[in-house]
Amino acid sequence: FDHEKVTVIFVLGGPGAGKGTQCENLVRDYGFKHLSAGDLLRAEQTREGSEYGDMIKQCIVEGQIVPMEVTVKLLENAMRDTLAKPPSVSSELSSAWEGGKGRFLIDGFPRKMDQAIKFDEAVCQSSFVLFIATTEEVMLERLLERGKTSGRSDDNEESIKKRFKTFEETSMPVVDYYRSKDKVVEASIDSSPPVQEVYQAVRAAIDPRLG
Ligand code: UP5
Ligand code: MG
Repeated sequence: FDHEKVTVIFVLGGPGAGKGTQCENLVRDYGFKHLSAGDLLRAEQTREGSEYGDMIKQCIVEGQIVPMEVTVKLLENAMRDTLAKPPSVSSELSSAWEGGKGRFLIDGFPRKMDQAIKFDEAVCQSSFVLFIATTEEVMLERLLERGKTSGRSDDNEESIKKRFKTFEETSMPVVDYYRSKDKVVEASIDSSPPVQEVYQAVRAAIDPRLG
C-alpha cells in the first residue's frame, strides 16, 4: 500500500488494557476503520475450510503468537477489502476515504518483532503507535469480568497469565522498538481511569499527530 494513500495507526497494549474499547471511540469520531488482529484471527479460526483453524485455536488458548504470515495476510486482505468498499462514515468524515485514501486503526498488532518488520516491508509503514497501559491487576480483573459473558476461550485465569507473559517477553520489545524510532505518541497512556477519561488522553495524544 502506498504510504501516501493510507494512514495506519497501531494500537498496542496488554491484554485487557482497553485497546478495542478506545478504538470504538476513535472510529465514531475520526472515521477510522478498526481492524483487530485478534478478531480477524478468531474469525479465521471458525471459517469453514480454513487450514489454520486448529492452529489458531491452540495459539489463542495458550496465549502464543500465531505465525506472522497468517496474521499479516488477514490484515492485508481486510485493508484491501476496506479500500474497495469503504466504511459508511458521517459526511464530515468521508473526506478521509475519498479516492481510496483510508485510515486504519490496527489493534493488537504487531506483537512480535518479526511481524513488525514484515508489515513495514510488505504492507506499509505505520504513521505512529498508540500505546495504552495499566497494571496486570487491573487487566486481570477486567478480563475475568468480561469472561463471564465473552465466550472467549482465553478469558480464563490460566490463559490470561500466559497472555501476560507473552506480552512482557515478546510484545513489549516491539513497543520499545517503536519508541526508539520515536513513533509512540506519549510514552504511554494510562488506561486505569474510566473509559471516557482514558479517551480524553488518547485524543490529546493523537490530535497533534493527525494534523
Ligand atoms: N474496559 C476497557 N477499558 C476500560 C476502562 N477504562 N475502565 C473499565 N473497564 C474497561 O477491554 C477489556 C475489558 O475491559 C472490556 O470488558 C472493557 O469493557 C473493559 P478491551 O477494550 O476489550 O481490551 P483489549 O485491550 O482489546 O483486550 P483484549 O482481550 O482484546 O486484548 P488481547 O491483546 O489479549 O487480545 P487480542 O484479541 O488482541 O488477541 C488475542 C490472541 O490472539 C493473542 O493472545 C494471540 O494468541 C492472538 N494474536 C496473535 O497471535 N497475533 C496477533 O497479531 C494478534 C493476536
Ligand atoms: Mg481487543
